[in-house]
Amino acid sequence: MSFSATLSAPITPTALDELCINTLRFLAVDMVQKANSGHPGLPMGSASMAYALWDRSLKFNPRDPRWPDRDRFVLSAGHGCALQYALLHVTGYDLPLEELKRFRQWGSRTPGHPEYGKTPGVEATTGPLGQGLANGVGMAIAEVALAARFNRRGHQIVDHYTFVLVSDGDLEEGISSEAGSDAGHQHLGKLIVLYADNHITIEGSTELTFTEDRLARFAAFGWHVQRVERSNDVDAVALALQNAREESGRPSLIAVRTHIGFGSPHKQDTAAAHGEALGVEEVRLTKEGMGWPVEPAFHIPEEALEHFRRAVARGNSAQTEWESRFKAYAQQYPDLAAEFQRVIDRRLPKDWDADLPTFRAADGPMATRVASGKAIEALGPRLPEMMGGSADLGPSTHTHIDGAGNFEPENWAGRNMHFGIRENAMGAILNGMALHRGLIPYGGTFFVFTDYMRPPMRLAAMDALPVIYVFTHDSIGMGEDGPTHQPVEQLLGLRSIPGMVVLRPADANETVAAWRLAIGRKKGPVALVLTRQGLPVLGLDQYPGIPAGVPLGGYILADSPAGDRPEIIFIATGSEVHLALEGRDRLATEGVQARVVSMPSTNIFASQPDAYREKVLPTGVPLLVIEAGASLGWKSYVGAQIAVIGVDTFGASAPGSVVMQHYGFTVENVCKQAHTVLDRLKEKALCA
Ligand SMILES: Cc1ncc(C[n+]2csc(CCOP(=O)(O)OP(=O)(O)O)c2C)c(N)n1
Repeated sequence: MSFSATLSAPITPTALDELCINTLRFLAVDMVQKANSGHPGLPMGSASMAYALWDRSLKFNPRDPRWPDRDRFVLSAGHGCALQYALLHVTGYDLPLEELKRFRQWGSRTPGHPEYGKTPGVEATTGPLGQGLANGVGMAIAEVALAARFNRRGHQIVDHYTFVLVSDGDLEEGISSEAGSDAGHQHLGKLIVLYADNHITIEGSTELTFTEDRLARFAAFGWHVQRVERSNDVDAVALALQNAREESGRPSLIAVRTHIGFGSPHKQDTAAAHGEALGVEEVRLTKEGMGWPVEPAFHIPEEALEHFRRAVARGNSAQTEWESRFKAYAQQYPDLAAEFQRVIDRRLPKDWDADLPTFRAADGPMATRVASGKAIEALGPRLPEMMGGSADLGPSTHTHIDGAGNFEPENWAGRNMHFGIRENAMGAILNGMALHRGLIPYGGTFFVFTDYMRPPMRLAAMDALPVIYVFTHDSIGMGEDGPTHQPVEQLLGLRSIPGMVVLRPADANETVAAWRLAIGRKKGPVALVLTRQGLPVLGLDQYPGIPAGVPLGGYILADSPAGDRPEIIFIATGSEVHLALEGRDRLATEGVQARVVSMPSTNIFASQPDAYREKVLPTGVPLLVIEAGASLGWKSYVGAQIAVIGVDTFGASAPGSVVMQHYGFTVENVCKQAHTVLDRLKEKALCA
């Protein structure tokens, strides 16, 4: 076992360090107290190690939070976000003190857990424990992959670290083992994880549940591990960080013995420091005990602020230095430099989608997973930023890019990833890669196993990340493996995630159109849902509407044979579209006029203008939906007599009653919606 060091030098924070650390602690305490909601414990206990990182190690520029070569910092223990907001404010990010005072309130930039895109400097949405750690693995993968692609001798233009702060909960979650194992295997030496080892979770001591030797566990994964016995020993934490940086062949875990609720006379080292404000009296006692003025709240001593704000000059000079190195690189390698800028901006190269494969009826039967593989084959060489793979199902998911090599420690330039049988981590790693920027990440598995990766998929949607999923074996039609492998409720489940585009193409040509849409979608994830079984190919000669129809989500694939208003409309997706076409033809022989609407994406179709939807599905024409999946979601098409007050976007951080009100759960809205339904029915009655 390779415990490299146990660091327990004498505690020597300078008075200034201590002032700065207490500034962070009490900003967090006051934020939680003012909101009367949140977690004060972790910020109080982890302020010193976070300070050591931000003051001594982290490369960041508060004035340009998106500078490509900054170090990444992910607070995986997102419940402790008051600490991160405090750090962002004092170091000079665009996060005014006013925002700290509006912690957890409607519309603030300081939501209840960190949300990517809402707060400058927040690199990932975190809160579901364990996800942030795996995001960090994805970011570290992106760093080495881009370094392998773009760096040249003497030109290290991609050269940064990824830091993650985790808590017990992060390491208890199974995803930490999935991601930890992968990171160790991949030798991600620039991934450094600080562990707030405070022995406490919500129900009490970790003795209740979590007694394995965490460092031994990560050492077994191939990590470099260290322990710091006293978190307030800023120098010891800084030294451990330095050791971790110097260890280039292994990711690092630094367990720091922290004390939840540090300084609180009644709550330190207890689960009571969790999930609620300390209380006015306890705040007073804590401040008095630590020599901090009780009033005013949100006090920031001038010396502390001045010290923290040096981060601005430090960041500016780090960025300027990088920019001048980038300039020299651009002079020597102008094409590479332009390419680097292109992928970081997620711009697509000219003509990336010209002449994508098309298929003729004679090419069938062809499974859509096979067609997807052919699309990847065509896109892979044109889009060197495409990088992905499968959770050990590559031969089935057809996710391999021929000739692109394996991503492995000996070849970080390889673009074919082997995630192992680790769906949850795969999803979160893809998120980390997308958050890093510079890559178009994709990952595949059997559709039924999306159940194992819903948490990161939900976060991908929340963060509007351009991640592409390749899910095969998409229905009971996959056959012999039986019900454990036959998805039923997964389509409905994924469609219900706000912002998740689910595409279930009907044949090879729809599959290519789906890939075109997926690559072109710069914000938000796309799930491609594909068959195992062969399907007829809908030749573009007979069905020329496919390329333009797929991006609309649903379209008339085959109209009523007589060209009249149809008597019935079949809405079908994926493999069932062929059944619908056959049904339409059979009905025609019986004198019934049926239209077939192929609807590869209900979400996209739902977002089309009313006029288009009315054209495709005219009011009053009966509908028959044919889809080998749960029927529940289709009930929303039942017509004018129904309205729903529901939630179809993500929620927001604010007191619950305020959130409910903003989302329309008010008696006024109930009455308004009721009138809308009644008026609609009256109108119909008048028209009839
Ligand atoms: C996946 C997931 N499950 C449950 C929770 C609810 N939760 C928030 S914090 C926490 C435990 C906190 O303990 P720990 O991780 O040790 O953090 P600390 O005590 O250091 O604040 C739990 C269970 C969560 N955020 N994510």
